[in-house]
Amino acid sequence: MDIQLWREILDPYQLAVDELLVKFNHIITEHKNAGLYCPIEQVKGRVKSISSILEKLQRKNQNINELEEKIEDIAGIRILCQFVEDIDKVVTLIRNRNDMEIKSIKDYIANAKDSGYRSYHMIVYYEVNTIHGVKRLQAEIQIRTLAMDFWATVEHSLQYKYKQNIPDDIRERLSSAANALLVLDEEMSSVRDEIMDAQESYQAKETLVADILTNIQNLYKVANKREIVKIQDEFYKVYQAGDFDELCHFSKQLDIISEGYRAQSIS
Ligand code: 0O2
Repeated sequence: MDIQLWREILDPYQLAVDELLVKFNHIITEHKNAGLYCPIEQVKGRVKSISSILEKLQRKNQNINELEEKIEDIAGIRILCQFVEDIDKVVTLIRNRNDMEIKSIKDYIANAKDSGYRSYHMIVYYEVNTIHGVKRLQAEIQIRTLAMDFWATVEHSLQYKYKQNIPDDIRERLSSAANALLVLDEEMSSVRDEIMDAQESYQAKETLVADILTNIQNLYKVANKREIVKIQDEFYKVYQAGDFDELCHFSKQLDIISEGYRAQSIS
């Protein structure tokens, strides 16, 4: 197949990956802005390389003319979560969307591979708009914890080095590392509520402080210097005291002051 044709085939998949990255990253932003814990920690994406597509076609004994149908992961998205419990939450988020349709699922968490590989895979149909019209294509979404991803990344590079023949002793070590990471995921799950609380409080404080600073910056345009200095000093005092309720109270007072100036400027 000539190179130009590959580009024509792969371009819509690149568009799909780009769009899906924006959409999943936006889920993170929405949670942050709402001061909520987000089940998605990080999103990555890639279009499968031509050599990897050719290698997979050969391994699966498939015809190149059927590659878009047979190779389901030309567009690949990987969603990383902090906790195993978050994976179900991400799956629900995806199920509830109307811009992708689930074709199939492989749950390598409930049924880990013999190698120790754990991950939740979804193949979805997704539509992109190109200059040639609408194209419905397949994308693979892999959802896993940071620990699962660490293992898979290391094992993947060894597979690359040894092809299908990873030496037995390394295979055994990988298998015991996979068991250790399973225990790690379980341990982290046992303190999940505690960690989520801490992260939500941190996020809420960050958002509140950002709002306060924006408010103070806007006051610079309308209030007199002496009043701004007073407000700033008060802010530093409340901030250093470290009491979240006090900070909320200060923010509300600041809203009232800002509203007063806004009303004045309208009348
Ligand atoms: P790459 O280089 O990551 O793109 P099959 O179920 O055999 O018909 P397929 O498509 O291999 O077909 O399905 P599967 O098993 O769900 O694997 C899809 C992808 O999951 C793989 O893509 C890997 O990315 C990942 N994966 C599956 N098994 C393992 C494993 O044992 N170790 C690691 N590290 N990753 C795995 P590719 O195309 O094989 O590879």
